Order: sequence, then structure tokens, then C-alpha cells
Amino acid sequence: MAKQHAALALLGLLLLGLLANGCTKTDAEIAVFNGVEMVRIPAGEFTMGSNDGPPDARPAHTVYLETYYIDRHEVTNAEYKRFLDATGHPAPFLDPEKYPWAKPFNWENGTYPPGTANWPVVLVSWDDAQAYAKWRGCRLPTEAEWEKAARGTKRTTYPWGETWDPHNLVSRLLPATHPLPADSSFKDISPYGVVGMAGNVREWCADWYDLQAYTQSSRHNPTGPDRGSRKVVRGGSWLTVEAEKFTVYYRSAEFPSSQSPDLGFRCVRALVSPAEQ
Ligand SMILES: [Ca+2]
Repeated sequence: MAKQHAALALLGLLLLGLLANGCTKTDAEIAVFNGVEMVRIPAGEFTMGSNDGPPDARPAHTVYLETYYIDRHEVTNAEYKRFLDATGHPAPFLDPEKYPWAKPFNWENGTYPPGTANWPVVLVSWDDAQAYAKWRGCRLPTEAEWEKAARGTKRTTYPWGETWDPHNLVSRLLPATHPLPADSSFKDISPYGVVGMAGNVREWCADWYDLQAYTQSSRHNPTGPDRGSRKVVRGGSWLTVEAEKFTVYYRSAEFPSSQSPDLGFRCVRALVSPAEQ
């Protein structure tokens, strides 16, 4: 009986700890932190990069990451609006005279275009994404965290496996003419159940981009180069047509101030901060 009481007390403490941390529901893989579903990626090694990929994705190498949680889908307009309402952060907007292609995605009067609540937020700079993540008690994923969440622990080419099929994801080939709701996963689902890693919108990562990063990066919780001019961007989008750009190891980069109708992000919550790893 004493053992049962001790076990119940431990469970109670664990639940209190989770609730105090903003987590309202847990199961083996998914938790809801402050109303947003996040997927648990367990600690361990995975293969990052590919020897068959572009030069900047080589060599394939083993990387160890501590446990972390990553958003199950890209951050949506509705989720981003809560941040704006709470902080007064400027809304996604580009001058439609200069950038007519941005017009359908521009926010007006502090809100997103009608009918797009569940679309991934776009026209956000790296600094916007970073500010949102911080507000939610999260951060942007490192490039390694993004890739592990997309491919799991096997050397897969796409989140769903090895075979290219444009019907599996949101891309220009669908054909999509704008992003689709962030949980419109089709078969764009990783082994961990994370959706939209190959397509829908490209995603900001925390790291500075360096063509040679993999030849000199840490094999333990890598955080990328100390400095650079462009930030890593991962995955393809509703504007992408080339199959290679949807692979889990494809790397691209944008200047931090870039705002694009096919560039959004998702967040990560680590159990241990990178500085402590
Ligand atoms: Ca995506």
C-alpha cells in the first residue's frame, strides 16, 4: 500500500510539474503546450545529411540530440494572431505597390485575410518568427532538430519514405496556388507524426547557413556556425516544383529580413536549453 501511495504521489507531482510548465495533456508522443500540439522527439542519434544530396548536404553523418518537442504543424495565422494581440508586434505586411504578389497574404487591421485562420502564417521575417517563439516559451528549431523531426532515425529521403509522389504533399505540382491549412498533411507525415515538413511552406530554422557546415559541425546537439549572413530555411512549399527541394536533407537559406508568401516556421520546446547541452 505504501508503494501505491508513493507511486500516486509521484504521478501527482509529475502532473503538477507538467501543468506548471503550461502543458495540459500528455500521451506518449504528443503534448499540448499553451493550446498548441507539440510532438515529442526522443533523445538519441539520427543520420543527418545525405551522400546522394547536394554538396551542402554532404556528408551523411551521425548526430545526437537531446529530447525536445516540436510543433506538430506549421504555426498558423490564428496562432500568430494571439501573439500580435498580446504584444502589439507588427502584422505580416508588405507594400502592395512594391510587392503586388504579397497582396493576398497581407494582414489588415491586425488580422489575417478572411478564410485563412488555419493557413500557415507567411510574410514573417526570421526576427518575427523568433519573437513569436520566445513569446510562446519556445525557440526556433536548430537545423538538426528540424531534420530529425522530418526523417526519424532511418536514412529516409522524404518524410513518408523513399518514393517521390507529388500527391503526397502541398506543392506547386498539386497544383496549389496558396498554402493549405497547416494540418492538411496528405502523406507529408514524418515517422514521429510531424506534418508538413516536406511542403506547404518553407520553414525558418535557428542556425546561420554555411555551405560547409556539415564538414565541421558538432555531432552533439549542433547549433550551426557562430555567424553568417543568411539563416537556414528547410523544406519546400506550395511554390516549389523540384522533387529534390522536398527531401528531408535539402538545405536553403534566406536573409533574416526576408518575407515571402511561402516562408513560415514552427517552434521547438527543449527540455534542456542548448547552452546546457
Ligand atoms: Ca513545411
